[in-house]
Amino acid sequence: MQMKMKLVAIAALAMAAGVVSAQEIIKIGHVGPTSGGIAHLGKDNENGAKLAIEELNAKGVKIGGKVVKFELLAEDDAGDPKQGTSVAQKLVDQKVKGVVGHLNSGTSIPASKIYSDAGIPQISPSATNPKYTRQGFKTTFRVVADDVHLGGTLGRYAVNTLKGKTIAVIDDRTAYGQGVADEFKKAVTGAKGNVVGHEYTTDKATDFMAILTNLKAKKPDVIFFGGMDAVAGPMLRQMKSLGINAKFMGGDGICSAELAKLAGDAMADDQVYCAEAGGVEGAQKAGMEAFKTKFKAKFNADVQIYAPYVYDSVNVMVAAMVKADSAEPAKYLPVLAKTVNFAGVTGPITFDEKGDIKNGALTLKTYKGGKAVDLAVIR
Ligand code: ABU
Repeated sequence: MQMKMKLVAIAALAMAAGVVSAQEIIKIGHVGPTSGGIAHLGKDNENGAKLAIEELNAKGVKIGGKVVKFELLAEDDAGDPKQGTSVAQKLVDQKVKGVVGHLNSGTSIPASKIYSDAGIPQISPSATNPKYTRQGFKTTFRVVADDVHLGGTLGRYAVNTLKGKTIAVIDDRTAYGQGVADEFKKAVTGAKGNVVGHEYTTDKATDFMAILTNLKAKKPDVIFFGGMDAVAGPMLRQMKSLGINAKFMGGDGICSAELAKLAGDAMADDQVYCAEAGGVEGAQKAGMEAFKTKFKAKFNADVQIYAPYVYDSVNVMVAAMVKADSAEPAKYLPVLAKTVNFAGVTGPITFDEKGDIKNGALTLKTYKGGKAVDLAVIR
């Protein structure tokens, strides 16, 4: 014990004398809901960030002529806008050089003002409400497609491919759920489809019998849900108990591995359609599959939805630091904004003038035998 204390004292003296220098630590923040109903998605995101940071540290990244060490400061916002701004301020106070997150639109949007005021780059791997990147902030980036793309594509698909004649909508009144449901409705109407009803719930609700009974009377052949998998699963169970056999659609928020477990035997093959807000094709598929295998080996868990997008967000941020040869936000932010064709596991990343991914893709999926199956990648 005494020997250990002596060694620590010698190291401290050597550092103070400038004989050896302490390794520079670069703090990167990550925020997602690691508690609450969608904690499984928050943990999926956080693990994507952990994996990226561990690999970067193992590889040894040089910035300013020295190998630096990245430290992940992971925070839980519980999907709650107030907690989101509180942890955003905490990360700013802890002097993070960049933030990956938050997971939800309802937390990413208010937090983005805090990061913008502090000049800290923020990349969301999953918040799809268009407003997030339309506030005029230079610090705000997103590596997935937005709700205009998601809701629009799914709305046209409901009418043109699923041949829905009577389409009903439910949304959870969150920034994401409401936004994607409104875009879906616009697209249905634009494709000359018929929206027969719109009901509302919350992101914490568990009982949908009243709203489903209202919709049942309208005989919907398709029900679109704007919200997350934790609500969609029990909703599917209650649809089955009411004898509603409609197709069930949703955006990226329901498009998880967990949905099948949450719905249990209430989800028939080819009943559920959803769209992930990104996608890879051709030769890029191998990179995504390799990521999924690596992730499973490390965390003993399947990727839910966004882990690869988080992984890419960390890596594209660090690539900008390396190119700028600085982790100072003022120096690497302009480089990050000019990112062109960064080779991510989720495909190439180029940011447009708003910080959105250019030419973002969607992957349309259905579920068969309790597993999500890709139908098409749509741009
Ligand atoms: N994009 C779905 C889940 C996250 C969000 O936008 O709230």
